Amino acid sequence: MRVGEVKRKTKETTVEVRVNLDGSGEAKINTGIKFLDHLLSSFAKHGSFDLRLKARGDLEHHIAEDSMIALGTAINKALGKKEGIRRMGDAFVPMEDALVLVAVDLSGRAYAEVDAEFAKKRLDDLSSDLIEHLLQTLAANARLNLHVKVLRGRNDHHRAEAIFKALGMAMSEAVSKRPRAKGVPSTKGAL
Ligand SMILES: [Mn+2]
Repeated sequence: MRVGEVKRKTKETTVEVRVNLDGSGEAKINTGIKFLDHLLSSFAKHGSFDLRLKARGDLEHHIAEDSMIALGTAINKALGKKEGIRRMGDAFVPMEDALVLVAVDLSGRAYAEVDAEFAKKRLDDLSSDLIEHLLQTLAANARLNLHVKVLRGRNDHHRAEAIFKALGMAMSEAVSKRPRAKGVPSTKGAL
């Protein structure tokens, strides 16, 4: 089992996270931000990751951001040396009117391109401008290359949720084992 655990405490927040990349999609998320819990549960479900995350803190922005710092760090820990994995993964995920493309490369080089805009300022109890920031933060801390493109969609909830479903699907593919591969999937010999 590839498991990563992080406990992170600052003056602003306390976050505990445990991720099992070889899980079955069981999520127990409690950040105090219901829409973020919903998005992270979707990510875990469609990635078949077991994810436990508990966060407390002062401000919505801090709690959401620090949750993603801890989650990204835990994913990076769980990946270890990345031997025998596919490394890249992608997914097109529809959710009614919304259609989203996510592609990832577990390259060890943090880089994110996120093309996602929202009509409303709030997605229930989460500020919509945080979505791009949270994806950037995840990529930086999991040290992955992430591309997110919302291709269409009128409903903000669907657009946001489809992103996290697609992220789960793409990550699930990227972390999966490649039967014929030997060692680390890089001509450099390390990632
Ligand atoms: Mn929903």
